Amino acid sequence: MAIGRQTAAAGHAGVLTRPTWTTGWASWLTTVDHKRLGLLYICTSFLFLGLASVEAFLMRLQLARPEQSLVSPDVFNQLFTMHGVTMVFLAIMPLGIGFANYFVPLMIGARDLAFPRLNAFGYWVYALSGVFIYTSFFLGGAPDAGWFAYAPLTSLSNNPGNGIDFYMIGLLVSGVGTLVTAMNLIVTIINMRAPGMTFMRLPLFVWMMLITAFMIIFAFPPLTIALFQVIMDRTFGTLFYVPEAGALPILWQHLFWIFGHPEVYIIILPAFGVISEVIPTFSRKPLFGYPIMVLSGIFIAFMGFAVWSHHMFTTGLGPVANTAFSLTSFVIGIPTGIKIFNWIATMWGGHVRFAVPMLYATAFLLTFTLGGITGIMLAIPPLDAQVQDTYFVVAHFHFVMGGGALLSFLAGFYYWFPKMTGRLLPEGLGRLGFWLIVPGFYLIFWPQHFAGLLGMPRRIQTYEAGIGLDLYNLMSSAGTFVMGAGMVIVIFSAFWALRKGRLAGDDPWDGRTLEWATSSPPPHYDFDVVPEVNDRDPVWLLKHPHLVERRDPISESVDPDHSPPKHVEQVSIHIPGQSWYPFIASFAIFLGSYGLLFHNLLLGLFSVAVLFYACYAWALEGVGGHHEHIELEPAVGGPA
Ligand code: HEM
Ligand SMILES: [Cu+2]
Repeated sequence: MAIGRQTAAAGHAGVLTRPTWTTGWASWLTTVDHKRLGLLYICTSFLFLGLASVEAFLMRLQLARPEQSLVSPDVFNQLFTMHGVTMVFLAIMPLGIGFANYFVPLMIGARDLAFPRLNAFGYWVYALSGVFIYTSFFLGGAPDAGWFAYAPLTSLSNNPGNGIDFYMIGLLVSGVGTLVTAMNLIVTIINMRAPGMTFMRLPLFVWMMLITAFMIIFAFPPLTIALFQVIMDRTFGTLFYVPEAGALPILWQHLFWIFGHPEVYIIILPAFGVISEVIPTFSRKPLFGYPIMVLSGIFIAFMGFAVWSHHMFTTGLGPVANTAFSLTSFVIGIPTGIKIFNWIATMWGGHVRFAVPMLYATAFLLTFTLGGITGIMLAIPPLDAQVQDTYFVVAHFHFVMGGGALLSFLAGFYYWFPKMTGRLLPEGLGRLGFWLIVPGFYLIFWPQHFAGLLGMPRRIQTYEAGIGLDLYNLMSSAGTFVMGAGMVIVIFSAFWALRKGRLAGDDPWDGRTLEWATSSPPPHYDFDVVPEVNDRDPVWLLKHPHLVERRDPISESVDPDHSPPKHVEQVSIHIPGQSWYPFIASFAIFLGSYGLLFHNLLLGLFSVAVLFYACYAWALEGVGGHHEHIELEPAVGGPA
């Protein structure tokens, strides 16, 4: 019957048929496969990670010695702004989304995300908004008001260049991509789980992505409103943030941080998810306290929306508000601490194998905990008043975002690379990279705590010699060479492994979750037969029933509402066709962004027309695709 639908839909006026290329650049432009899109996300975020690292490197070069002038103050402002924006919006957050794209369907036993074309649209909107923001360097200067772009630094009279417009429009557009991807993940996780994959059997990474997706949906709208207001101010002369007209610019800080604090959890929860997959696998023990891990994730998400004013202790909110937000910030430390205890308890008494993913996971535990401790310190208003806007804060958020999220994603990269490519990353180079990246990281950011306590302000282009800052800054800058060398080794070894790496086989780490039950790389339909799930660690249940025996009753109960697996010899899988329209629609938005920025009505109208056409054709292009028939080997027995 599916076949009847596809032919019926073909042939609408002006609608391209759905392409079916499997190789070549056009196959990537039109792909709707969650694995290909996952790879695109991961590669694109690594590209942006590279750009942000170059910016960081330039800043550290400038700060290596006192009173240097390698980059001017104006360029320095652009560098830290672009570095922060890139790391947060274009590198680290999309890296988590990229892993989710690739692995959420595999981990829940689905064949794709719920809306494959929407997924492609989300990716292209993200990638093109990144390109858009970066073209600012050539079109009148990059944004320079910091990654949180406080009003009134962004008003037309204070900042007449194009940079702020690039920031506002770029983030507005990129937020659209993030939102649709979040909705897609939610629908997929709720509706497309394999039989027996109950909520309390979902791998923790999937749980954390579900929670993250909900956070995105609630966190992005306040940012969107704030961005929209500034765009209106700058384009049409409204007065939302113009103090001369009586506006209160503090509104921006509230709206930004109501988004911004949840945003740091949007970055870190996927990282928690990765760690919760890596640690049990390499400790050969089920995750300790699974239900508590889920609940603490949910609790963090709720509390994440109740702490935003801890970024505003020094703005004069008064003692009542400061006390309230200080207390909520302490409270959020509790579920986070619970998670750290549970990871340690998972390792406790396990047969821990320190392969590279596990090395990164361990470094994550230490580094994230240290960053959490300085976070609690900063949640004390009088202490915050002392170190607000100093390098102490820079050290703190790099410990949680660089040492937390980045190290965790490196663990995920080493863990899942063999699944994505079929080849193992070389272990020796992996260890070398690790021993450069982690000590390099500490060399960069540990001394910044002291520089900050001595009073070195953040976002300064240089500092006086002989006031006690020289050594700390030199150490910091030297660290970038060490850590940078490690990152280069990681990237290099990935390229090397693509061609020459040892073949990984389906299950190199003795994995627990469903992605290890299919081939590496997985076929485009993910699984021959949709698997039946009877445990939280379904693949372990088949291989090592003794490892999952000591389970709580939820996992052991049999689902009453479906019959035992049928004996099948042949399956027929519908493979959706590719589509041009996600790319065309996002390209129209990309062009339209320039139209808005340069007040070019013609370009604007043209883009809107193309966008409308793309939506029309998207709706009418039909199901497309084809059916694939797979002969199965005679049924394999259950666990011996
Ligand atoms: C690992 C190598 C990294 C280095 C060497 C580095 C270096 C720097 C430097 C020098 C600054 C400017 C500090 C200032 O003048 O105030 C900065 C700011 C910042 N970094 Fe990083 N960074 C790194 C990684 C990251 C990561 C992984 C993230 C986030 C996910 C990140 C997010 C930020 C943010 C948000 C800012 C603030 C920008 C602003 O002040 O508006 N950085 N970083
Ligand atoms: Cu916060």
